[in-house]
Amino acid sequence: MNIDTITVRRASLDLITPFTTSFSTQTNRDFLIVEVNSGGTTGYGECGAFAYPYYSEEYTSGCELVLTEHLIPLLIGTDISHPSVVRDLLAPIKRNNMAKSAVEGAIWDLWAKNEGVSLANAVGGTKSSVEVGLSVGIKESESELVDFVSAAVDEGFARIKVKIKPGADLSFLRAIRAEHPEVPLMADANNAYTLADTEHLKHLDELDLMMIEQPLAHDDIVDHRHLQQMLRTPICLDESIHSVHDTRKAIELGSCRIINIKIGRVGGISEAKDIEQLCRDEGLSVWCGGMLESGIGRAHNLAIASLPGFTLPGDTAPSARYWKKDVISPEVTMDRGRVDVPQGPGIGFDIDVAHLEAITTSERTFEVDGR
Ligand code: OSB
Ligand code: MG
Repeated sequence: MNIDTITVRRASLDLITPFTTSFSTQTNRDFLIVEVNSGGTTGYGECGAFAYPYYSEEYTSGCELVLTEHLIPLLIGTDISHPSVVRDLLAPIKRNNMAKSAVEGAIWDLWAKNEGVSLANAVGGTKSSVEVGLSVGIKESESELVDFVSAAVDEGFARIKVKIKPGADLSFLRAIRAEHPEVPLMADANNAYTLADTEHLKHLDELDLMMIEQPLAHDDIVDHRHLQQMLRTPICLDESIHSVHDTRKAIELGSCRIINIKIGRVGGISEAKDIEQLCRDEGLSVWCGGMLESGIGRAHNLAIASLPGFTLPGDTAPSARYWKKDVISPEVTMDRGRVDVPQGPGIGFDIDVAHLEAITTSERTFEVDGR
């Protein structure tokens, strides 16, 4: 499979509901789509980075530069026998995982389309539908949060994840539990706490949570080990895990009992697959996280979530929760807490090219001979 052209497209979509985490409020996604072409077939990948480096060090403009100056030159004109080789081709470039995964994912889609198989099938997925939860941003008051969560429970989500931060945590979670004693519930702190908050965080154990996601620093696995020893609530790591090696070390230390796998954060589908395999071997649960993706990234998430180790509901909620109009057709929809894994070739959704072009703010195409 010869890589003929690669296009980096920058696009912008407004969120239906502003999304507040412990680090920012987002109202819009300013993101990249990478399109890789071989013999007239196009594969699509999405970059999970946001406009600002608040979740991790990567951000849209930086990813655009790394892709155009460093990653694409390593791939353009090459002959790719299988997408699993892309990780090795890009290995000379350190980190920059979200930029890498955007182009790696596009090549997986392209390869699957050429083979006439679904992306889920190409990555080794075994499930035809996956359980899905909703990630709920921080709200102004307990009552506003409970109303929002109640509507999501009525809609049928398989679990509710609530963003928390100091000052918007225990009382908010208790208010949900009072109204919904049985709902599968978890919290995500996006590194808003330190070990000094241990006594406070121990109260989470009263709330029967599935897990607490990334309570401590984004780059830590040692303090998380100490905290996990003090908590009955399982710790799930998100920001701290960038590779299968990070995963192995976190497991060895006992820093978590659950891993949130985001394809972008770990540098692509090949790495995500290796993490899933390791966790399955070691008996850890994994689930598929999200980065408020458009339908293209969402489709990739559904494909890896169909791997057998993804035993917990993921953040792969329906398109209509995020966008007035998604860039894929049909959009991602949910039925009784489950989303079907597409069975068509590649990502299994058509791209709404007219809509994608309408939301494009800039684009640049690279060809084999020059630019
Ligand atoms: O920590 O999982 C996270 C959104 C933005 C940045 C970080 C995170 C999230 C989410 C939303 O939780 C997941 C989604 O709905 O895509
Ligand atoms: Mg998280």
